[in-house]
Amino acid sequence: MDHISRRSFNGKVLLLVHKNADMDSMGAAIALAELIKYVGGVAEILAPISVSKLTSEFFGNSIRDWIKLAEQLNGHYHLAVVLDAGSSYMLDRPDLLKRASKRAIIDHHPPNIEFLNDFDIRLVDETASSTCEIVGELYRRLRIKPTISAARSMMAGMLFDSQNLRLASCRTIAIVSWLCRYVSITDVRRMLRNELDRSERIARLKSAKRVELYALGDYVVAISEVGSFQASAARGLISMGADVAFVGGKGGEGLRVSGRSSESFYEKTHLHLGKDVIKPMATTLDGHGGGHPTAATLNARIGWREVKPLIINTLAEGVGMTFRVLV
Ligand SMILES: [Mn+2]
Repeated sequence: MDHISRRSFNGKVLLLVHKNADMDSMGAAIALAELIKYVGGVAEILAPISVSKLTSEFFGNSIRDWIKLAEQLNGHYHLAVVLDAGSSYMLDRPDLLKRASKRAIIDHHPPNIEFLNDFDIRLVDETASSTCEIVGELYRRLRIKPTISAARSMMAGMLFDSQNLRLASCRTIAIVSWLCRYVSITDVRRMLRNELDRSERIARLKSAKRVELYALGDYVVAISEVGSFQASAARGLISMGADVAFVGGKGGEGLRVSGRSSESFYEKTHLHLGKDVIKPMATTLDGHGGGHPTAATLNARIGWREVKPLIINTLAEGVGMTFRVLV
């Protein structure tokens, strides 16, 4: 971060969030757009093709001025910044990176080295709770006071990605505490309160009804299938007591599989769902995927029936244990 100055952002800057933009990606984009404006630059955020429901409710119309459709973007950019995306596959329009003289990436996903090579400025830190945390550090490093909107956006992204600070490090807490000078954490938490839709609750309940259980040593693995909300369903199975949960179903390009594991499973086994399970599966299946230690997603053109044994085998191999069906 030492090589970055206010001047790095003084110019016409294009900001790219990831597909199905979430609180962290969008929060980081808004906060960075405000920073760019503060240092005298001009920021434009490419309108994401889809935005998570919580994110669109949180921001509403307040951010309309920053968002531009691809056809409204013209000319050349001084800088293009990718936020919260570790591969070009996660972007709606990776081709737009070519329109900028310089490229920057700000992210907390495990880095894809090949993708990183395309960037002149890399603020990539796997140990950060969120991309918003890194943008917060950037503000502090450049000694810039955030606007209320920037502070609220960063705090929302940090609370969201850290599961309401459950995954927070001391550094996360320090930055949240700095943001507390500008916004109320209670207000931001209230804005983030997310009552689940009826359809999402039904998907979670159906996944519980259809669950198949496996024992992996002493660990319990839950595998299920639902037509939508696979990630939410997998989280639901973990909260019911599974150590690892995989839920498959229809996704954007065929099959989507969401995997989740408990924090204690990761602490004890060091099995990284993104790197050790989903990544090798994506390679085998010629699909796409990756993620974090305890949360990862796979997309592939293949049937769920064929993927299920692969999940179980990859998990068993990863922890070096045999599995058996639990009845
Ligand atoms: Mn994130």
